Formats: sequence, C-alpha cells, structure tokens
Amino acid sequence: MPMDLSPIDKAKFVAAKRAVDYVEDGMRVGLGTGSTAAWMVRCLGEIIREEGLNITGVPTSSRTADLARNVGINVISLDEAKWLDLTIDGADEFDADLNLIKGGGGALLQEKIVATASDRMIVIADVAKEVAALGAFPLPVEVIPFGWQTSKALIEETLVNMDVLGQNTTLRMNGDTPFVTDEGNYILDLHLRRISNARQLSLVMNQVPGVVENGLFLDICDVVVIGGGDGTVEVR
Ligand code: ABF
Repeated sequence: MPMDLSPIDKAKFVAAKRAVDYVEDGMRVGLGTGSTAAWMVRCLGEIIREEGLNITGVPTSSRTADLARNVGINVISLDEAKWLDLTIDGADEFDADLNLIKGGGGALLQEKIVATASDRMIVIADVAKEVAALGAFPLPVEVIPFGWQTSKALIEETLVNMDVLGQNTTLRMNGDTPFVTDEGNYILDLHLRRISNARQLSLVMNQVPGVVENGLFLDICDVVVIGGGDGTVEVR
C-alpha cells in the first residue's frame, strides 16, 4: 500500500486492490472512471508487470484510457472486445440493493454501456458512498447541447408532474463554460435530495427529448467492494 495515504485515499486504494483479485488471465475488463477506479487501473498495471497477467482493457473515458496505457494495459475499444468478462468502476452512491448513482465524473454514458456489456460489474467505493436511499448526490443527466435549455425545462416539468422533491436542476460547468463529455454532450445535475422511485424516474428521464442517458445504474452492479479509512474491506 502506498505510503502516507489519507483515510479516504486508503479506503479507495484497498477497495480497488481487493477488486483486482477478481481479474483472471485472459479477461477482457471494463475500466471505470474516477479516483477509485484510477487506483484499480494502477493495481492492474502492477500485476501485469509483476505476474505477466494477460488482460485487455476497455476504458470508460479518455482519461482512463490515458492512465491505462501509461501503466501498460493493452487498451482496446468496446467494439473490438464485443463483450466483457468484468467491469470494475466507481460510484457516487450505492444503496442496499446495489443500485447506484454514477456520473459525478461525467463519464456515465460510456460507463453504463460498458457495465451493461459485461458478464459482471464490480463497484469499488469508500464507505461514505453507501446511502439508505439514492438522491443526496445530484443525479447526472446527459443531454445533447442542441436545445439543452428546452430539455432542462422539460425535465423540470416532468419532475413536478412526478411530485419529485428538490427539482433544482443545474447545468454542470467547467469554469466559465459548460462541462462537455467525451461525446460532446452536456450534463444536467438534478438536486433531488431523495429519489423514492428510481426505476420510474430513470425510464421517464430518458423519454425527455434531448436526454441521452441518466446516472441511475439499476440492476447492473453485481458486487460492491467497500473500503474503510482504517484499511478494512467489505465485499457484498
Ligand atoms: C465514476 O466514479 C463516476 O461514475 C463516479 O461519479 C465516480 C466516483 O468517483 P470517485 O471514485 O473519485 O469518488 O465511475
């Protein structure tokens, strides 16, 4: 374990390190995005170098692709891989049913496609990501730039019609300009506080014109590996 890690980084590292135990020789592995997933990519690189592990990696963002190549992972596209044995990725929230909110890093679209194209999805997270109910973390919704303000208004109208609390929707910014995803889209963050019917909300959100995808990952995660600031790990 790297020296002098803060408790939060230690939690992320131990979760990432434990998740890599699931990677077997010859696997095609989806590589997640975010700081916890970055620890996983580094750990994978280490066992490739030290044990000659032969795997191929499909990244879920350009920054993960850069890091994976830097640590010696053979990076291929999802279209080249066609299907994946395993995806390991982070999350912003997970609940008792292993449903997730993802997208805080702005990569939710590729993350959801890659996770869905995998036999198994493992989430790695520090203990603080566990919630009784999803929604305290703003729900990211990816929209195309064309008519994004109309999409935003339609989303807000939809939330009112669903009696969803919160209903404060903001355009994610990168300094003075809108944050732009790898696909050239924008992200709207829905500050809902608590989501009571995630399944209905996810279905309705994706019907709004201009919406590409949302950050609710339902019935996708198979295992969550939870890291503690004291270096403990729990697998569920
Ligand atoms: C990514 O990991 C995103 O979906 C999610 O927002 C992020 C969590 O980042 P971190 O691991 O840095 O907390 O998969």
